[in-house]
Amino acid sequence: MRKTALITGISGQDGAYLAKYLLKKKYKVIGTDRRSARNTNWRLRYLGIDKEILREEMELGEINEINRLFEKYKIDEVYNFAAQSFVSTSFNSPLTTSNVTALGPLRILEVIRNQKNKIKFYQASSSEMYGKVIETPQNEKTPFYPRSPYAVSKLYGHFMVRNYRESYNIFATSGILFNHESPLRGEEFVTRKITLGLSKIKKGELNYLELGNIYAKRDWGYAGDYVEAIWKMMQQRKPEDFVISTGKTYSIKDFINESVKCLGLKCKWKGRGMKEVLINTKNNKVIIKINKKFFRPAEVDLLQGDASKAKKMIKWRPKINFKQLVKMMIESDFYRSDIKF
Ligand code: F7E
Repeated sequence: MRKTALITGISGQDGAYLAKYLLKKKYKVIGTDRRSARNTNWRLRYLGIDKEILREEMELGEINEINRLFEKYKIDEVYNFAAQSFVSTSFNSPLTTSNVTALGPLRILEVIRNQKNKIKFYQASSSEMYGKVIETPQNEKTPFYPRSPYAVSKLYGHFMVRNYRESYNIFATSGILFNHESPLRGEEFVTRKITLGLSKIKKGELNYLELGNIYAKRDWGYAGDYVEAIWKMMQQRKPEDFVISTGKTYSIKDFINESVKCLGLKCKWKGRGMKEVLINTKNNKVIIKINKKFFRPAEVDLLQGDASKAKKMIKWRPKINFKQLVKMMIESDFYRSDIKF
């Protein structure tokens, strides 16, 4: 029997990669977006699957819209990627963030609870929930310390999933995913901002790039690897939560240095703090500056995940490492012109 999956946030990076993965497994894929994201089709086009998905409009703020979809289709699995997912934006819009990112999954869970048929639910939890980390590396048992309205909202969703699982016997699972990137990552996130910005600089289309805290460290994996883990989590006999990460951590500065190397630029760092700059030694031009505007009111300094449980229970491990990831993103941004925004 062909399964039907509902993916919320279909036009985002993870929505697109998971849709491709599920289509290969012969799923019928329904993809939803909020109204204002309807024109963001480039990722699905890039993966060549834009015509294979049933697109629907659904605001996570409106339970009636969620209900309507569950009445229209017989859904087997729900993957909830829809969220206000920009950490920095969440400091300026905590209420909108909470309404979508925290209450959104709750609304879907409520609709599922009232359905007669069994529907599985996946929630995109986030390593941001660890925030000011209590221990390193972080695993499923590490206590949380969220540092932004985004992270607090994700934590609400995370515990709500656990509650629905334990109280209503619903197959509900959370993947605590550490940062995952790809050529399809939005330009607002630091990795893509760097690979796109430096590619433009190399091509002479941009003079310099401005960044915030380049000393924060992240555990960066490849989004294409992570959607496989997500699907595997949903095929378990019993629902459980899993950390999905590479186990390695690098600073933003490391990411810049690796990108520069991939582009064949010769550069050197000069100065300290707000005055630190990256100089292209070929022409002595400053190509990276620090700007206060990109610092956050509260920073998450270090994330490093321990995905041993996923390795053991769902036999998942990442295939792409840090260097391969940077190379993939640089090659895509420097050489390709088919990604249109
Ligand atoms: O920031 C620093 C910034 O915005 C990474 C989301 O997918 O992953 C993502 O959240 C780091 C932070 O991702 C700039 O301060 C420096 O320390 O790429 P990011 P994020 O906040 O880690 C998690 C797992 C999610 O769940 C989120 O939805 O980079 N940083 N300079 C900068 N960050 C940005 N965006 N822009 C800068 O100019």
